Amino acid sequence: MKTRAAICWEPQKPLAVEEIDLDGPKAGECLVRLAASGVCHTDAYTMSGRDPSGLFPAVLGHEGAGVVEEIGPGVTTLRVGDHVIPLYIPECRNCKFCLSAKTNLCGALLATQGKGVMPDGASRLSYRGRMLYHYMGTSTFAEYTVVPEIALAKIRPDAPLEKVCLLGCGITTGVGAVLNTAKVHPGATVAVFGLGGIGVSVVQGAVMAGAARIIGIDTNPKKFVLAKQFGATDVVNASTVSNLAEALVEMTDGGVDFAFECIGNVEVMNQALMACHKGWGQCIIIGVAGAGEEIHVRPFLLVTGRVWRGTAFGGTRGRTQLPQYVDWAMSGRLKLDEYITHTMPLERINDAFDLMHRGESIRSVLRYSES
Ligand code: NAD
Ligand code: AHE
Ligand code: ZN
Repeated sequence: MKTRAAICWEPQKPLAVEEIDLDGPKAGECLVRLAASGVCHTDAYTMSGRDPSGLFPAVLGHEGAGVVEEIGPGVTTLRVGDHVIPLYIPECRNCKFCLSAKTNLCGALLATQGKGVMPDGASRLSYRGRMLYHYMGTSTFAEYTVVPEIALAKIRPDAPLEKVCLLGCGITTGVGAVLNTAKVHPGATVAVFGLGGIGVSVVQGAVMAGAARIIGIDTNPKKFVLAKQFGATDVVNASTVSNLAEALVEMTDGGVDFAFECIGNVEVMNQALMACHKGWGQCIIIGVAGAGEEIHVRPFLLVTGRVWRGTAFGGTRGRTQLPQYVDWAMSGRLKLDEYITHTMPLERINDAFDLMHRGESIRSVLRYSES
């Protein structure tokens, strides 16, 4: 079939919205009509050429929601008409990772997803005969996409797809990092470095966990308004502080219980560890760093009880946990509307990246059709 999609032909070039060819679902796959997709900084990161795993040309996007239009042979858990959120981390419930109950990092699609293809080793996407790579197994910057059944979370049909698409990455990542990965405890002191879509979601999760003090840090003071609305108790403009870690240690009587890096800046990752309290402070890395970049601190900081950890998709098992996140959003327990600073059609996708780079958006949502 034909569908409209935004093609990333090469790094550092605007996306090109074109009519592309999409092959139908093969065994274990579903065709999904996407209603909307959020635009995450990770899409911009891959477009920048800093992603060591970036493949081009590709159809990017990984924060979508839509409706199953067709199922391939052997699909048993989804039907035509089901509302779904594509998952860049699948959940097969059968691999070593899933069965361990220790991680959300399902291994079922490891061999192919990072290579930009479906489980049979081929792409379903092409433009005038030229193969296009899938991105993160989801490719949501398109009106239709093909996704393996194990990478689709079925959600309730009354949830607005143009909003709950944000649960496909940003909100779930930040809230999940707090609840699943860090397990922030009531009364905790939390520092959040970077107050974009992920950072404010960490703030939202920290409020849910009962944190007593939530310190939001950004270089862009415009981001403080929403962070405070979400529940940040203090804000710090990183551009105006000469030694951020020292300032935070001083503000918190020895350091924070939990520090979350939501930027993808390795220098800030170091600062975030240094801002943690001796003996127990945990630094959670969420931001993704560019090819060749590394983190390094004095080992003494770890010897004396600080911990560095990382989290992907907030440690969330998508098929099992996303329906609950959707319920929380529908009951008002989880804020959704506040994230959506801009909406636009697919044709204006490059505006979404401009807004992100100018620091003007939290989330832009591309709306493909009325849901
Ligand atoms: P965003 O662009 O919306 O927000 C980033 C924020 O960081 C902005 O507010 C910016 O002003 C701020 N910032 C930039 N440099 C700073 C500095 N030196 N000090 C303080 N603040 C600074 O991005 P986002 O969509 O919220 O994503 C944040 C990061 O998380 C990205 O690296 C993204 O790739 C990553 N991410 C990771 C996961 C995961 O599963 N681990 C999931 C989603 C996003
Ligand atoms: N491709 C990069 C790593 C990028 C990365 O860490 N991606 C996160 C999701 S970010 C969503 O906005 C992730 O979940 N990774 C797990 C995985 O298996 O890809 C690199 O360094 O190669
Ligand atoms: Zn993302």
